[in-house]
Amino acid sequence: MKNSMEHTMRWYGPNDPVSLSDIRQSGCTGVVTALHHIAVGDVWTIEEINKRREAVEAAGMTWTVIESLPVHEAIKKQTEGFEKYIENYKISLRNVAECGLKVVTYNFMPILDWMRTEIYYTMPDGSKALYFEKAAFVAFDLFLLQRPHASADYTEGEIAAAQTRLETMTETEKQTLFNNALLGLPGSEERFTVEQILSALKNYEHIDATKLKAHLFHFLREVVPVAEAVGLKMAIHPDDPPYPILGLPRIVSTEQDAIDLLNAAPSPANGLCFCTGSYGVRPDNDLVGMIQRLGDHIHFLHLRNTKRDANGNFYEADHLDGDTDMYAVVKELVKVMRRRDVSIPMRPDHGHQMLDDLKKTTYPGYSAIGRLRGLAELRGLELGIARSL
Ligand code: DNO
Repeated sequence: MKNSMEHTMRWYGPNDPVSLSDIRQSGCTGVVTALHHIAVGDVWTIEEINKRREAVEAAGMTWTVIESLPVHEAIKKQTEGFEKYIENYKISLRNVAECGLKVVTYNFMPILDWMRTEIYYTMPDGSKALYFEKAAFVAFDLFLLQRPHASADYTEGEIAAAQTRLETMTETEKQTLFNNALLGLPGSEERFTVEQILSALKNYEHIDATKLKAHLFHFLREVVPVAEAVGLKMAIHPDDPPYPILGLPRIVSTEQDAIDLLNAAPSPANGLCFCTGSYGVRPDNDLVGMIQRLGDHIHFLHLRNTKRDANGNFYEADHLDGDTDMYAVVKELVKVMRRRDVSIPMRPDHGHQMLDDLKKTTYPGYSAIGRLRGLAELRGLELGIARSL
């Protein structure tokens, strides 16, 4: 249907246990992928980009969105060599545009990407979800990682709850928590070691939110004109969870953050990946209002739902369940697409591990069947809304 979302799924590349054929059978016309084998900061060559593009096209789909073209840590910290990494980023942007790609997702989260304490949280129906448990996370930070000065970031109540939580943990649970928290970047199976993470954190001691924002804005002023010139749209992914963790500043968590970064380099190429699962964890983010106000800048959608409680815990709920009113969100998005006369690429973000996938090992959050369920529900919701509007 005209101006419906472009339905996609993320594919981690040839090593992904979920195949391109699985993705096509789920009803997707597009694939979201990245060249995870290229080191962060290195140039993506035309040859490598085309190889991936051809693999996706041979499976009968298009490579709709790059997720992610990652930003090197030196750019975030503005440390030695960062100008060179910005130049490399520009070359990669020119190369991906040359290969016919249109949307580039990236994030500006220091060191870590998303963070959960549990990746097999059992739901009442027996499926497994990703979970962020506040007390476990604080216990990890204070007692397992033993980050210097960490206690200054928590209230007495939070520290006491973490202490109690630690006492209930077996050694295996502690190890699992450690592994989950130190999971490396998406698409990689590497984990940070304690030494690596502590030294990486130390390097951010003098970078607060204001400074990190200045670094992001500098990056945007450099790369956005290039993206605009070659017809690309940049889509920044929000922080997940959307607040500071491990003493690190996080600067893409709220509507105001989004407004600030859009204003820093005004251009149709400077836009957002609107991730309802990330922004939606904060009760003070009005998602529907954000779509109404920022809809012109949304170039990519991650539709996912979360359910939070009063203690700061949240789990990933079914796509149509949870704290985000997905009906209201999708309705607003349908209106935005009609007004702009565009189809925005969307992927069902994450999904529960369920049915046959419970026996398989996939990237956390990225099993096939749970995402298929999410996509099917979201497509039906969208179609129903579109036909009745
Ligand atoms: C998690 C993802 C994020 C996202 C990056 C984008 O599942 O949504 O890891 O890909 O933050 O740069």
